[in-house]
Amino acid sequence: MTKKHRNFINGEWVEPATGEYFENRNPADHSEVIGLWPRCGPEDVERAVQAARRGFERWRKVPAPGRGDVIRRTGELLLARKEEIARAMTREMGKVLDETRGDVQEGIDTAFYAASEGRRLFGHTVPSELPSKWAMSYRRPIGVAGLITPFNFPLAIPTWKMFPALVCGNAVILKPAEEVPHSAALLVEALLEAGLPPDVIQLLHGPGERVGAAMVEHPDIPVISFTGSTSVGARLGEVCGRRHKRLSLEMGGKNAQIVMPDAELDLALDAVLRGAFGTTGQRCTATSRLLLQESIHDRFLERLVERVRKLRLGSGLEKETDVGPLINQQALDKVASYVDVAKAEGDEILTGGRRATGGALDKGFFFEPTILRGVRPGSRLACEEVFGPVLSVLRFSDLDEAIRINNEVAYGLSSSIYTRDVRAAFRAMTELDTGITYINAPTIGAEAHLPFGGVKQTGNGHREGGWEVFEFYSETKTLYVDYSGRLQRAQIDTYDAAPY
Ligand code: UN1
Repeated sequence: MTKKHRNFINGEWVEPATGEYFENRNPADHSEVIGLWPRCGPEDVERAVQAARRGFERWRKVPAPGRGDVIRRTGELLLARKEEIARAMTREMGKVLDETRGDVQEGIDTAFYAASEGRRLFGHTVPSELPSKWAMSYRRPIGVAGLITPFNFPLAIPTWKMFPALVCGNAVILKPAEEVPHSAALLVEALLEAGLPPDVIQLLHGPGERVGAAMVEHPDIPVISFTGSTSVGARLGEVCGRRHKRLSLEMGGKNAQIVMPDAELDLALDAVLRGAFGTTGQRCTATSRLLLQESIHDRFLERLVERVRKLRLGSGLEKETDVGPLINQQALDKVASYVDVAKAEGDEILTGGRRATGGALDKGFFFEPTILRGVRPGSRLACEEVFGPVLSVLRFSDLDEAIRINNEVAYGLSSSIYTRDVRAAFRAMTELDTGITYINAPTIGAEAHLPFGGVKQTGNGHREGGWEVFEFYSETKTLYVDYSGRLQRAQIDTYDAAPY
C-alpha cells in the first residue's frame, strides 16, 4: 500500500483535519507513485498558526547567536545527507542529480551564512543631537512567517526564506509546492534533529488555492514570502495590502544572454546550454532569450543547434542524462502551446518543438530542447515566461539595441553579457534593467550570500539571500537613552540651549 505521509503541526507528525490526500508521482515515470501527502484545509492552517504563535513566544527569547547555532547544525545535517536528499528530490521533481546536489548545497551555504548572521544582526548607534543622550537601533523578530515555495528548487528556496526568518527569531509555517512534499519533509526533519524547538516550525501540505490562500488571509501571520508566478503574486499582493502584511515576492523572468561579436564564443555557447536547458528551463533565472549580434548570429546558432541536438533526455537519476522531464502534464501542455504560438508568430523552429517520446521517455513529461529563430522583439515568445526548455533567439546590431531589447519586457530578474570589451561590460552592468547581471557567466548561478531578486514584474522590491533578507524578517526598533537628568526637547533645546 502506498505510504500516507503527514503534516508537522504543534510538534507532531499529524494527519490532515480534512482526511484528504494527494498523490506525489515521479515526473520521469508517471506510473511511479512516491507517496500520498495531506491535502490540508483551513482548519489545519488554524492549528498550525496557534502552535507557531506559542513557538514564537519561546524562540524570540533565544539569543540570536543560539538561534544561528541551530541553523548551523541543520546545515551540517544537510551536508551529511546531501546525496540522500538529492536523490529524493530528483525522484519527485525530475532535475538531474548534479543539479539537485547543487540545490542541497545552496541550502547548506544558506545555513552557514545565516548562522553567521546570528552573531551580527547589526543595528546602528548614532549620535543624538542632544548632549548626554544616546540613540540606537536594533532588530526585533516580527512573529509567524508564512512561506510558500515552488517546485523548482525544493530545498534551496525554502532555506532562503526559512533560515533568515528563524535566525531573526520568527516562527515559520512552510507550505511547499504540491510536487515536492518529500524534499520539504526532509528539510523539516533536519531542523528538528538540529534542535529547533518543535512548535517553531510547522509544515503544511496541499494546494496553494486552499492552504496558501488561508495562510495569506490569516490575521496572525504578519509576514508572507512567496516564490512563484506573477499572476499569483499579484493576488497575494492585494490580500497582503488589505491586511497590512509584509510581503516578499519572487516571480517570473524572461532573462536574456547577450553575445557581443568580440565574445569568447565557446564560453558563450557553454553558458547558454546550461542557462537555457539546465533544470529543463524551469528556473526563474533560466536563459529564455539569446540575443546575438548579427555578425556572429548564424555561426553561433549553427554550433548551438548541433550541441543542443546532442543533449540526452531521461531520468535525472541516470548518469548519462543531461535534461530531465518537465514537472507535470500541465507544464508540458503549456510549453507545447508556446510552440504553437511561436509557429503562429512566424518563428522558425531550428530544433525540438515537440514532446520527446520513445522508450522510457513515453512514461514521463519530456519535451525536446527547442530553439526558435527569428523571434521578434515585442512578440509573445520574446516577452512571456515559458518555464521550459524553449530558447528564443533575437538578432541585434549594436549594444544600444541589445540593451533596449533586454529592457523592453515586463520582467527583470537576471541578465548576462559575453564580451571582452570593458566598456560594453560596464554599460551592461549599469543599463540592463534587471536585479542581477552576469558578465561572462550564464543568467543562472546566484550565490547564497548575495542579494537575489528582480525589478519590475519580477518582484516587489525585496531581496532574498545575502544581508538584505535579514531586514525583511525583522523589525527595526529605535532607542533613545537620555542620561542628562533633565528634560531635553529634541528640535527645540537642540539649538536654543546648546552648550556650544
Ligand atoms: C529560481 O529559479 O527561482 O541562480 C532560483 C540560480 C539558482 C537559484 C534559482 N541559484 O539559478
